[in-house]
Amino acid sequence: MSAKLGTLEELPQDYRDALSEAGAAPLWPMMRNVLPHDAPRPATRPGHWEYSRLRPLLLKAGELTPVEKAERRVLVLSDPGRGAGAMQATASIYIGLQLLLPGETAPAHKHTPSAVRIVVEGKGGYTVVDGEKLPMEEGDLVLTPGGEWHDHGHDGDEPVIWLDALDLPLFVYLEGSYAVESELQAQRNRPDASQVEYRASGLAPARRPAIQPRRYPMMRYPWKRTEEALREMARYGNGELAELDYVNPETGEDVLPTMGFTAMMLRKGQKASPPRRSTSGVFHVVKGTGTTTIDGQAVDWKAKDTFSAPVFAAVDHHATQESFLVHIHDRPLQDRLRYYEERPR
Ligand code: GTQ
Repeated sequence: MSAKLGTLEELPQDYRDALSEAGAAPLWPMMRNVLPHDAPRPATRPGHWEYSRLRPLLLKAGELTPVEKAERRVLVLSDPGRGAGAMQATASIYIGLQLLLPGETAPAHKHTPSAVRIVVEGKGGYTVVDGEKLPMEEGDLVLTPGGEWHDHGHDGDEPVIWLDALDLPLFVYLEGSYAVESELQAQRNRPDASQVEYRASGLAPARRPAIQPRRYPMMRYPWKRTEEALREMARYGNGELAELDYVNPETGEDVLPTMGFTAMMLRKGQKASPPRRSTSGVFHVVKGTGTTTIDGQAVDWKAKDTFSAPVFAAVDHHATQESFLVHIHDRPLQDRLRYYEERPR
């Protein structure tokens, strides 16, 4: 049932000119660009960003550009499909690698997009969100939700590097992206909520009518616990991929409105071929080595690398060592827009 649609060239030139003059355009020659048959035609191409290649370039940025001149000293991972300079890894996901040197601070600001940090290396880094000091240890996942003040600091004595994931491309597309700057925040003198109120999964502060839980009650997800939980899942599972979603400990919902985070464990030699998904995704390797084939393109990854998969990609993982990955995706957004979809392989 797909009739061949008329082209622009079939229309008389004076008619086309009159349309342009009037600020209008015919839909039918463009119809399949905006509504392709059966599945989207993503501009995004699979990307692979090797840490061993980016790390020296990021450290060089530390020499070339003082943090005061950068506000945030970040190298952005550009989608190969959009080319050099692209400020996004997929249509909805921005990924950056951020460097903070000992003693440096990155000033407080808040912005409409939400951000998440996954710590790649270094000790002593921290992020302050709304006055709460969130220590950043390797593999930790730290939220800075849209609209929340945040600044970064560093008490240690070696470079600290983390991965930033933001829903920035959406906000840019919506013409809704902006930031407000301020002084460094005063820090509350207590451990973050992951070490106090939400120390144990399944336990939350006693509910009282007068006390409304915070919208983002826990903003740091210590890697140590994630890894322990994944190991037990893998040990007692039925051989399926062990996966855990990061959720809000009060509501069980996704941690942020648009971006979702899923920690994965693959045992040595394990293969996994998830269904094709309508989400785009970025995979960050916390530990391990393996190969993932994305729409026929093989990515040989190792610890601290990052790679991406476009929407509806055929993704086949094969871990050559025991491996832990964090899958960054936009399922929460697609659930909210009610179009998330999986197609069997
Ligand atoms: O650390 O607040 O990679 O505002 C891009 C924008 C990091 C941050 C990024 C930001 C930040």
